[in-house]
Amino acid sequence: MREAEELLKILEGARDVFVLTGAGVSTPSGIPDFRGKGGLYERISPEVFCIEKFKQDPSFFYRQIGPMLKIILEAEPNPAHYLIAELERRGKVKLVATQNIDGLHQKAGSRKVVELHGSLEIAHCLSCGRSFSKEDYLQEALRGRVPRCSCGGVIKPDVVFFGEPLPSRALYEAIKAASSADLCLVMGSSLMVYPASSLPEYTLAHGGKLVIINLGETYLDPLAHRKFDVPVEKISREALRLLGAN
Ligand code: CNA
Repeated sequence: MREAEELLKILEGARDVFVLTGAGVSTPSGIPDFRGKGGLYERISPEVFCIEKFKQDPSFFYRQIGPMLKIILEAEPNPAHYLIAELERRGKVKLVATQNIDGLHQKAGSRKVVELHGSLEIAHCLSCGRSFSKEDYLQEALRGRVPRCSCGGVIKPDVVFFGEPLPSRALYEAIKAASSADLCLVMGSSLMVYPASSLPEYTLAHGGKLVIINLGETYLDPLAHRKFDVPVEKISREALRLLGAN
């Protein structure tokens, strides 16, 4: 695959790479994205992920998302996750900021990861604030039922819903890394969810390059040094092979 060679050549010329990933890096692991072909928005309304709707009717969220949680928990990383982890080991990638909540970057061996939209690892009671680990609340959630605290309050996973702010520490670290990088690599994101979508602009503003690997257009394509409209897993698998790391 010629594209993989080209990608590696661009990476070779960079010394500080900031990676921004979206749901498209995890579709090859069997987790549907939102806006891609066959994505969740073809089946469920974006309202499911709105915080106001969750507060009014948490059962709506858990009924729709219960079956999806099982898929996320059982998913395994794919070549895109492994390539990013390998590039971190080689000192190229300084940080990966992900919009995903599936934990697959960490499973693939990446250490420097910030989760811009939170994760399923921890949850909180919306009434008393008590925190819960995955083991404490996911059994109920997997059955499509609303997990509840002993105080009777609704338990919500620490994932960022539409209408909620991003975790400030994660956003700060991502902005800092994007600003100092000489290359921002976007993988599998439609770049439609703000503010994560604006992170590549920090790299561009400081004179760095932008490379995008995504099936479908993004608003930053015209500013990209190179856009690869190819499946992330294919180009990544080939890149790993060329690096001798597969
Ligand atoms: P999105 O808006 O659904 O965009 C995904 C993009 O990836 C689309 O443009 C797809 O065409 C593209 N894509 C899909 N598969 C591939 C592939 N194999 N190779 C290359 N491109 C591909 O998702 P974003 O992440 O941009 O939007 C942000 C939302 C989605 C965040 O809030 C996430 O939390 C949320 N999300 C996360 C997960 C997860 O954790 N795995 C799953 C579904 C949604």
